[in-house]
Amino acid sequence: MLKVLVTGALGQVGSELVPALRRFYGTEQVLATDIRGAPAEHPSLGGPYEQLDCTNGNALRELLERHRVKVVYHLAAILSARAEADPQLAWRVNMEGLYNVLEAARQINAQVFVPSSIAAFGPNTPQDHTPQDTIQRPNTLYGVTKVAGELLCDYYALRFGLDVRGLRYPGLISYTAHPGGGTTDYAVEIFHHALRHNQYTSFLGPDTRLPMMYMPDAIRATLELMQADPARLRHRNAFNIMAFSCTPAELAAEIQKHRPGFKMHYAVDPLRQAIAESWPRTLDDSAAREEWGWQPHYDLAGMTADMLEKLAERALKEV
Ligand code: VAH
Repeated sequence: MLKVLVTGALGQVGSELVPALRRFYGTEQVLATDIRGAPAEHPSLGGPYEQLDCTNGNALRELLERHRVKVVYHLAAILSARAEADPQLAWRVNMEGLYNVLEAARQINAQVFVPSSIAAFGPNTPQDHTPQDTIQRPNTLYGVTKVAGELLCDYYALRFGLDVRGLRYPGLISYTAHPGGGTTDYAVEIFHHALRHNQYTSFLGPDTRLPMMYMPDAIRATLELMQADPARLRHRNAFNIMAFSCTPAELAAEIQKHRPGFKMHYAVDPLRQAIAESWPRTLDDSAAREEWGWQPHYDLAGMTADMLEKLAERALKEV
């Protein structure tokens, strides 16, 4: 019986979450979906895959019912910078898609994971050691959908008893899939450019500090939260989680420890710089640590070493 459905399976998180879920539940138990057709070599193609537009509520509900889905990981979203370019599309995908998932899950009593983001905070939120419970007035459309999404998820948990949980992902760094349309994407692009060109031009300024996390930590946090004892959870949507924070200059210096000739340049994109400066610099993740035992495994040095090693290995295979 198919148990798990993932939306947005071709995205940066989905590309690693689907294989992790298949290792945990078994390949045939995890249905990967995305609005796009799947490229043959994509990691989410190692098992069941169907095209799904999560803004189509009937199609989504039919898929959940047909496969008797018991857990939904709803990753489909338009990220921060792309949402500023097309706020109407981002609202439809991020809010109508979420509403459809919560309504369908309510009707079949499925458990749901919905990622939030540090983007759920705004410029008048305390930006250092940002509390779990604090003011949330983001000034980006993406951030508005993240705050609204958190509130809608907590409403479904309270009003309908839906077991929906979420994490406020920091900037995520991974080597499996490129991110798309995000403000933290520089921290992924820099590695590919370091290996190909030994230089990178950052669209964020050198001292722009943001919370970041290596994808293996984010995937483990996601699975650990979803398996946590619900009786211990005083929060649900969504938990602050923190691994490390860095600036583009600090990340470049860490790369230079491995590639001394690496050169970093800057051409600041005003839109993404303004978005980044509205976000926290570091987070208080004590609630996640106390309520379900969150602990990061990768710091800036560990992430950098592993990213460079894994990308170099992949480059050798592609030769
Ligand atoms: C973005 N990577 O840049 C996403 C994320 C915290 C940032 O939400 O939009």
